[in-house]
Amino acid sequence: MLFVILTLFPEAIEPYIRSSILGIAQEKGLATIRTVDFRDFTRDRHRTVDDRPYGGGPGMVLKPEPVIDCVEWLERRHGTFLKILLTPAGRPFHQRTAERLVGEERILLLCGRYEGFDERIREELEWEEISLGDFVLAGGELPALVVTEAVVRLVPGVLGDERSAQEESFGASGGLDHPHYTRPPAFRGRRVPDVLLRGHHAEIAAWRAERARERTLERRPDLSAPAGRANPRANDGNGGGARGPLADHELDRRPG
Ligand code: JEW
Repeated sequence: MLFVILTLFPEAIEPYIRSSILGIAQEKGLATIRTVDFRDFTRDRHRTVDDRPYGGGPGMVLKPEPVIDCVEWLERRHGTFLKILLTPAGRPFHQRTAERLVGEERILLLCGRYEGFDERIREELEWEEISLGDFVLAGGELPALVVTEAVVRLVPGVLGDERSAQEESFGASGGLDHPHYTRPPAFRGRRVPDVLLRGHHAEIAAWRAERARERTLERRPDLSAPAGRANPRANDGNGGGARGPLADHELDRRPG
């Protein structure tokens, strides 16, 4: 898979790309992750990427020309990309978003800065607008790294153990993970639960399922399905199941 991250701060994110699982995936030849500084696509003496908003107001807006020229240059060179625009006004990012994106050959991520993007950037190209959550960052760099890491770890062969991508929070169960323990068996008087030491696999599985269930109910009641009943519409990021059928644009609905 090829990921290209369009950013004004490549030097801020390259060390993370090199030193994380993203670097491992690249060494294994399973992913290529590149940054492109779209300031290099400006044509004026001052290499201007932002300007004041028409209509007034605080802050600056990202100009359309350098971004559009940069994307068009990349698509001539590599072919078309699935193009993602990181913004707090996007659709929510979920594990199932990552599961869908891992099927793409080429993904481009646009990291803005300032107060936002000139609307013509949105109009001129087809973007999937993604939000990492309901908080405001200063730019899209951290969200771009988050999306890239969530997708790359799903590429077969990137994790040593293919099970570890599956059997955890938001895996098959759709809820939070159970508690984990490793050695020592007692730490400052806190003992590892006996059931885990006894080695009875069915009992361990039942204990873990119950602890996961308690945790999910306590911390994320929005993820809790009624007992014994599938709840595929829980937390689809689009308001749950109370609004009628899913529209075509609700891309990350679960199968079934
Ligand atoms: C995020 C990209 C680029 C994503 C999540 N846009 C915008 C914007 C900004 C501040 C206030 C209002 C709008 C700053 N900003 C970004 C913020 C992504 C950009 C500029 C972002 N939170 N924040 N989930």
